[in-house]
Amino acid sequence: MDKPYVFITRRMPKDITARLEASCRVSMWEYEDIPVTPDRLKEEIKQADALFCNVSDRIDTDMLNKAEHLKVIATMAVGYNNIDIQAAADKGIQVAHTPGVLTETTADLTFALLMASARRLPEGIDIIRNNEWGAWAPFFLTGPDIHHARIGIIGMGRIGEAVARRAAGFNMDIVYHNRSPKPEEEESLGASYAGMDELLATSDFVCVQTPYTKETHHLIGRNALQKMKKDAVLINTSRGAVVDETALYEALKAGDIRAAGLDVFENEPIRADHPLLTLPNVTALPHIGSASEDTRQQMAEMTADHILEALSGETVSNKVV
Ligand code: 8YV
Repeated sequence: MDKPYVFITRRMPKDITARLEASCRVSMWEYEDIPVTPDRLKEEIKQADALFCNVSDRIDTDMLNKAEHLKVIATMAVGYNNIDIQAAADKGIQVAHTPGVLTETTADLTFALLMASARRLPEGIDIIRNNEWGAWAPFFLTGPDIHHARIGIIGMGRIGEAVARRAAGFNMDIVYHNRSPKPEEEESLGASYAGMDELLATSDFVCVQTPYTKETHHLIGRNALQKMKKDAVLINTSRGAVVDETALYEALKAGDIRAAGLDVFENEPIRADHPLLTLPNVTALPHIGSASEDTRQQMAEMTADHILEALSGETVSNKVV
């Protein structure tokens, strides 16, 4: 019997392909830093038994209609808004993702962004690199304190909870908003549940940690931004489209909020002429929330293992519901 065919949408290191090659025929897109073209993906998905993909591959109904043998879509990410889950389920295709392994790493980066935005690290770095450092000055590059400030976490899932743990270490006052209250977090971290309006109106740092769904599309739009404190900082390490970037640009420009730290954007990759990048109070990163060496390795291994599970007839261990 022919070995099952696996297509990987980005170039992966040898140890990852080897994990699959023992029992599968594997081919992959040649590049690590260029997304697979939709045409190639369509051609591959037609024959593939398994797909190893990532956040930048759009797997919609149209794409899934091409699949003739596909049993599993394994994405190297916790977020799966790029995949039409219902269409996959209708075709009996399992979808697996990588929760858990990236929680702490993404929370680390969330905190790094929070600190960089508050204490204006990118501006300081630019000043030195551009040879513009005049002298020590009493109120030069001052920002808000982080310790004892109020952090409002929108979405108290795994990553939100890990951000809250870090905030507790900084003696921050923690409030959160979630579909349902989490009494365990309230007790262990001293966090308190807040309605969305209260969270927005009282937080010094608003951290967006919610998955992207129809309901969270532009959750942080003009209305929400108007409710925030004028000196509040917005941090987003979830998905770009949870924030309305046009409204954010206007709010930052008008001084309705102080600053924003963003690891994700509505249309990635953004380019240097993106309006948000013209503002000094925006700290922007290229979607690297989970990008530590160990975490990305674990995510890749886990993704390969999901494929092996599905191809041997099992239910994948991290099935997207
Ligand atoms: C990100 C991600 O790095 O797994 C995902 O879905 O996008 C993460 O790996 C993070 O959420 C963005 O900062």
